[in-house]
Amino acid sequence: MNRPVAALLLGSFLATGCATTAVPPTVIVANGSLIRADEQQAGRAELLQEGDRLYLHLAGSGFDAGTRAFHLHQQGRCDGPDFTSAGGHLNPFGKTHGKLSEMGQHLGDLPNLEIPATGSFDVTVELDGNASKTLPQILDADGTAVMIHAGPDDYKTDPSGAAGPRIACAVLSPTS
Ligand SMILES: [Cu+2]
Repeated sequence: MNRPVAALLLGSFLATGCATTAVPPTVIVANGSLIRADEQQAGRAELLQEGDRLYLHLAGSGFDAGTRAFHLHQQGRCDGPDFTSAGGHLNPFGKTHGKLSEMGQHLGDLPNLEIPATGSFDVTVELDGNASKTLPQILDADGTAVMIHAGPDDYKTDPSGAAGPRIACAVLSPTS
């Protein structure tokens, strides 16, 4: 078992505060390599399911320090160098962009990454909604990509969050 999954399970245990509560197993339902615009490997993305919850685990290295947006985008295609092949944000439920917008937010909207001076990061974020509803949208016929942008998401500018160019991308491929 890798460390992020162990941390997730521990988090669930602490949240319930009861040793007798059964914790559903954490399963990796999709994963993929994170690649930069120059096609070099930059890390890894994993989509994790625990009961009816979904989590995205993203680890990377070799990035410039700073606050950078990341999202789920609607097509599982990472054609460099601009990664426009991935389309816009994953938005199957017809929302506007950003948690600060009235009609927000996209299913693919995620909190900004804070990349430290080391250039490495390892984060796990919970996705909105129930897995039974969102997983079929993520693992649909055209797939889904995880995207990192050069700048931060302002959490309100529709439809992109004004996050700037796309700098790294991972295709989430189902594991089974
Ligand atoms: Cu994006």
